Amino acid sequence: MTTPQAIQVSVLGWAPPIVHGLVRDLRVRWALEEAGWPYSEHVVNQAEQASAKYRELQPFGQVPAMQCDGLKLFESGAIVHYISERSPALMPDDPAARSQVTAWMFGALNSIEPPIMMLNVLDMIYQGPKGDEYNGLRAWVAGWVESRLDVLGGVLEGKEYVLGRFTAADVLLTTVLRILRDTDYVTKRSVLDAYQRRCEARPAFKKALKDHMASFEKHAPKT
Ligand SMILES: N[C@@H](CCC(=O)N[C@@H](CS)C(=O)NCC(=O)O)C(=O)O
Repeated sequence: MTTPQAIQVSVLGWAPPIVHGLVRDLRVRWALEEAGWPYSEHVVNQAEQASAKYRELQPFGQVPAMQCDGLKLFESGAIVHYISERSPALMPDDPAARSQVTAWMFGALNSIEPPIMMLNVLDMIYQGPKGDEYNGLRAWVAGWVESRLDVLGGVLEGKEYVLGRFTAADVLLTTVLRILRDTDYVTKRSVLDAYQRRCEARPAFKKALKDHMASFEKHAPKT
């Protein structure tokens, strides 16, 4: 299969520093680095995010989006899946093994990311009253996060990567776990902690993160 040409990844020109290293273009950059596909950045500002032209690319006005060979793709999971279907670095050849990768990609985004995002919203974004009702909800969501992480930790026991070898599923699982970086939910689970460190030690991840951070630095408003 030929490598898609002229790949452009849409990234935010500005985001609050608290989310640098988390914004979801990181997943796409990482997958592209693992695949060895060169790409350029399409930096979007708030006005462009709201424009009809950009909404044709990303209906919700968000990032990431990817364009290549006349194709327009949005949703980080769909983009990583597109890349992985065309790259042996991210997906094995065997059909049954490929289905397992896809299952874990959906698992990362549909079963693990939702409670983690809910906790993140409650801890970092919600600005309302934090009385008994909030505390009850937060405790319930935290329990949901813990149970998902316990299952993932069990699956990863004795393995380097979720399916043995590195795949696109690890790109999504690792970047989902990163959302918890300001908590001890991952670090207190030695299997998950080691897994995340192992994945983030990969040269492709380091390059992706470096470029992601450099882009924020380059486009930060000058004071
Ligand atoms: N489910 C989408 C979520 C995309 C998303 O939440 N993007 C955020 C950055 S991580 C964004 O663009 N935020 C800016 C905004 O909504 O204006 C995906 O995985 O691509």
